[in-house]
Amino acid sequence: MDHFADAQRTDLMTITRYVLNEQTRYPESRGDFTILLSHIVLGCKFVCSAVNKAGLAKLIGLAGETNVQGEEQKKLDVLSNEVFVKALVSSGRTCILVSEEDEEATFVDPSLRGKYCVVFDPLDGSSNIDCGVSIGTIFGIYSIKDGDEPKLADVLQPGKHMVAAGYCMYGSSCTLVLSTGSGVNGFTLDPSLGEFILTHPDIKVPKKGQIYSVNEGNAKNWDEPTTKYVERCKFPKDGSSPKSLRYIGSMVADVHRTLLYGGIFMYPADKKSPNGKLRVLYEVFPMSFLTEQAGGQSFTGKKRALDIVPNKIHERSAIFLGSYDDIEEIKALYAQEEAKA
Ligand code: AHM
Ligand code: MG
Repeated sequence: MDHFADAQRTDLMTITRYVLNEQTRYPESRGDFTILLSHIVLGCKFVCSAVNKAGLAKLIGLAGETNVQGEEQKKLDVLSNEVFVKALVSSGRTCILVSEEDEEATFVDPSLRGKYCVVFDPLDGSSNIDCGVSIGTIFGIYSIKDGDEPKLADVLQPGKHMVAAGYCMYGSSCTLVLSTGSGVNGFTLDPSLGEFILTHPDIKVPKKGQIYSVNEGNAKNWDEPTTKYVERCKFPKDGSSPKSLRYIGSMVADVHRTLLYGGIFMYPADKKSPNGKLRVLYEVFPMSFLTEQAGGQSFTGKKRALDIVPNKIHERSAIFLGSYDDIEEIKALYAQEEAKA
């Protein structure tokens, strides 16, 4: 991107400008959210730079620790977690942090407390780090009432109560996708400016898609609705052409493609993992929030994903998200199954 080709390009919509503009819609706002977001953006830039240097800096490889889910932790996961915790605490606008990498929630010291709770997966898709495939950071933001004492219950709220959600994808470009509850916008990092520029305004997921995205290696353990749905993707009965299969294994990249091209992304429950794999607070909720804001739907197999009331901070749920019509189809299959029972 050569924004300097035209000197007038200083009118570009950077993410800072975008958030400041949004702020003017709330005259009572003191700019706390803008400050919080600028700290998240700094964290994303830092992790992006570390990811890009990973091979050179010998940051990849196991850190010799396991995280709370018993998975191997890579050095970049550890680093990214530290980056975001520091960025969020130092914003002075957060009170509770929930990270995939930390077993317990972090309660911010009262001297640095603000009203926002941030739930995040600092580096999702870590099995893809060593082979240079896209990975990303996912975050969701709740707000507590000014002056209230923060409690764990503040982060165990349904996803529909989030005030904002987003992800940053570290791929062939670094893209930050954000919703503050009025649509979805995508910003691409211009490395020469060090600024995220609005490149994907008002993202809308196509009403129907031509792609399905799932780990088919788990097929032998799927339930009937998922099995039937995938069968229909491959052998449509209505004479339409079969859908294409795309599965990266990095939720951020798979959801990003789904938002832009349409289709369905799923991580269903199965006999081995009755609650699926993905975590409610910092994977299912933020991605469902973005999908709904982009005009799509997100479903757990039982209900709207954003209606889940989590009991534990690292809870998991099955998830089907994407194009409105595609999700209607899987909902109908689950409804049929329930009617049989
Ligand atoms: P992680 O948080 O340990 O990186 O796991 C989450 C990732 C998601 O990005 C992705 O959708 C999923 O795990 C892929 O799982 P699988 O390898 O079972 O298909
Ligand atoms: Mg993850």
